[in-house]
Amino acid sequence: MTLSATYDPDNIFAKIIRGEMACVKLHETEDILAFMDVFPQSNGHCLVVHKRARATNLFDIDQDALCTLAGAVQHVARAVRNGLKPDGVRVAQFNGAPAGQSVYHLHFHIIPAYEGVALGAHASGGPVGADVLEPIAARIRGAF
Ligand code: DGP
Repeated sequence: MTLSATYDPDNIFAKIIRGEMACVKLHETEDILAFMDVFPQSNGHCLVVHKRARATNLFDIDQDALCTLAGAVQHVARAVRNGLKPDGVRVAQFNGAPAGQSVYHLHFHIIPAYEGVALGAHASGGPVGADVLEPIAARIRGAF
């Protein structure tokens, strides 16, 4: 998928936003959804998307919506920090397949990092079930 690809309204995250696919939800507003990543690179890896901006990547979103999204990333990252007490937090965002993007609805990754624990590979491994993600999500939700 190139940087100039048009937005596909049937991408996985669009389906999650519309409630057509399940997710382990952390936070939702009129504009924003944050949910757990099912291919986590660490304990607490989550994603933040703008619900209404039909943006494939960083280049497609208008600045007002991007500001809203960036503020939400900080808000969720704070809850991850306070809820899980990691030693570091990586915030990542990929544009285009060669850069590592695999879902074509603009999103930010919040990936807690723990001393002595290597981060997993990006978007790999088996999907993790809601039974595993829910207790982690509860700790994050409790820290908003
Ligand atoms: P990226 O490669 O930056 O486009 O990241 C996409 C992320 O989305 C990747 O970490 C794996 C995750 N992911 C893929 N499919 C699903 C899904 O169906 N549900 C959830 N919650 N996460 C998904």
